[in-house]
Amino acid sequence: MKTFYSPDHLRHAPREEFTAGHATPAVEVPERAERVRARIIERKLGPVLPPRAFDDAPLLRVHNGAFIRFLDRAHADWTTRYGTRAGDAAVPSVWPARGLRTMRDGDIESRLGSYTFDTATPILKGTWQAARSAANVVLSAAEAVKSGEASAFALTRPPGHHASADLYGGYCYLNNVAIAAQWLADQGARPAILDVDYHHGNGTQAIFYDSSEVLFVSIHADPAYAYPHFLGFADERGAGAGEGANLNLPLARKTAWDGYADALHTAITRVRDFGPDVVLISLGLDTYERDPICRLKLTTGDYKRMGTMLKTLGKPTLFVFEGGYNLEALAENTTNVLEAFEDR
Ligand code: SP5
Ligand code: ZN
Repeated sequence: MKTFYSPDHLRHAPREEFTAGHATPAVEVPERAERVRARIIERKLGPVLPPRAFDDAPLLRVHNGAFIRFLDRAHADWTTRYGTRAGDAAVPSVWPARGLRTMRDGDIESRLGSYTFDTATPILKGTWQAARSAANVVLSAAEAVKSGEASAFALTRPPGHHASADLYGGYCYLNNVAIAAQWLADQGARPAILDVDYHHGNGTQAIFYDSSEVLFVSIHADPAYAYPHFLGFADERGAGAGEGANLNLPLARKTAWDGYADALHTAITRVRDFGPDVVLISLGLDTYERDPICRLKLTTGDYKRMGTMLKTLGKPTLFVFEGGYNLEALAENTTNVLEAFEDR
């Protein structure tokens, strides 16, 4: 299996995030992708290739143009406003909640508050370059699958599935998997997205909610107790033409492989019924039993079982890297899915 990777992700290196009322050390760090890349080479999964540069058109099929211009300029505007006394990370402190007015072209505080939904997703000096390169990575991997590869792995960082058309958050800025799925649909394909990250892919769901062209299925910790808290419930089934093309399978706390496998079986059945000709997997490894921020109970061996089950779909498959924060186990868990899928 070919892996696509860009060292530009190193430019996005958060040191801390603001969650649970205080600053905690960041978990979405460069070492994540570096460890996975090293393990792919060690286990000889296949070549690790640089992306080619795509223009902005495929991004604009998914994201709002003003949102993209905002992301590109946000850190410079923050620095102009605050100099260095606010530190290197642009993070808002106020939001246009109910009754307040969204201000997409106001000053940097109003734009930050209007374009993000949490405090855990800092914009640093190199964030835009990293996120923009991740889009090239996922599009290059999509192109490989489109050209006949049975599978490819987009080692994207920062991750993407929490970002919607005009909202970033959950460590995500551009929605990598959605950009690839829309690009494939625009080439005439019929894509299905299966999101196995611990967290609901609220951004991906929102982007395709009205669409019957792209199926979205997600297995995740129940938002009744888990981030992103405000989307990902079982009664969200799509709208308009997209009615029925969205399936959420929320899991109870501490679900282990048996319960997980039931949900994965349901998800695979729904994907098969949709009749896709390409499958995109939002591959988060934060379902792991010793993930530092999550509460499911999959073991390192279970990721092989996951890869084996995904293979039964028998479709060209694009794996897109999302979350997973246990640095000791992340690379092994990731390559277990990919190797089992390849039946090695
Ligand atoms: C891509 C992805 O996996 N994004 C996840 C974003 C989750 N962000 C907030 C999680 C808050 C968890 N709070 C745990 C407190 C630990 N001290
Ligand atoms: Zn996650």
